[in-house]
Amino acid sequence: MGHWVYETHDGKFRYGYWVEEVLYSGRSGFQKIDVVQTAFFGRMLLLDDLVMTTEKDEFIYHDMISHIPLLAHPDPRRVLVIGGGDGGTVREVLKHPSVEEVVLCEIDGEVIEVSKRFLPTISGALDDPRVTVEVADGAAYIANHPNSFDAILVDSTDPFGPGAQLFNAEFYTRVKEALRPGGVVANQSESPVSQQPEVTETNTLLNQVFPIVRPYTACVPTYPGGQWTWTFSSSDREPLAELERDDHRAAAIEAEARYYNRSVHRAAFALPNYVRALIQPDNILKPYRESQPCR
Ligand code: SPD
Repeated sequence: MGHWVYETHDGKFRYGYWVEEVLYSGRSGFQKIDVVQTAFFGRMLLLDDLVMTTEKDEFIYHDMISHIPLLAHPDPRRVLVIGGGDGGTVREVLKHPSVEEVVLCEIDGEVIEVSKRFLPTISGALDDPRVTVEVADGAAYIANHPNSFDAILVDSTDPFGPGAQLFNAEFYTRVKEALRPGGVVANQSESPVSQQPEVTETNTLLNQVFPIVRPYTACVPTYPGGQWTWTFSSSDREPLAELERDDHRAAAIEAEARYYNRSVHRAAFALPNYVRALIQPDNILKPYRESQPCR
């Protein structure tokens, strides 16, 4: 006997999933953790009742947060993933032959353990010898690791609960300091449909820290709003320059990816006008909030 589970957005709309079986339900020191077997999206991980990943559509999110920044760097060797305890981002990072070490810094060790137990197709790479798992606060971790990484991928939860501290200028200043020269950053930066103020605020704070800030988009069906953004940031690299210089690494990733290809890489930075409006330097955050409050 199954039941419906819903992700409710701000009490205004909700997405429903038919659940055939609850595989795990528990509470860590940080949050509620559930893994359910859904009829359509396969196994689904929820944190505090928000969908984090599903077996059916996780490849879109994980390809976009990993391959776009790593292919913008000519030789990424040390990579830090902050958050991302399900392991999907690490799995994609390890597809890059130049990568010697991936540090996964996840604040909630139970997310890692539950993912290893119930989401093996997503978490399987966490046992790779190139992976170092740090169960730690990402903000504290990077403060202690200046000049250490070629790429930092911030695979956070939404900007509330344990993930809230990963959405401020001080955090991104530490991220910048943790990069080696020429390093690149990508962070998940929320939905331009359902989280418009967060898209604006994230873009604004990244612009306070990095000279190059380039949001990009794709659709993730199980995230509220559907259309999602990530943001590429760097002190000195444009996200398409390396691809245009030599695309043989991108071609190799494309050959085995389910979502990523070189056309997607280029097109992801073509922003619809309503997304452009959200990230204008002098944007209309205040009038927007007055006219269409999101929360
Ligand atoms: N609203 C969902 C945002 C989730 C972002 N992180 C997903 C983690 C997948 N590795």
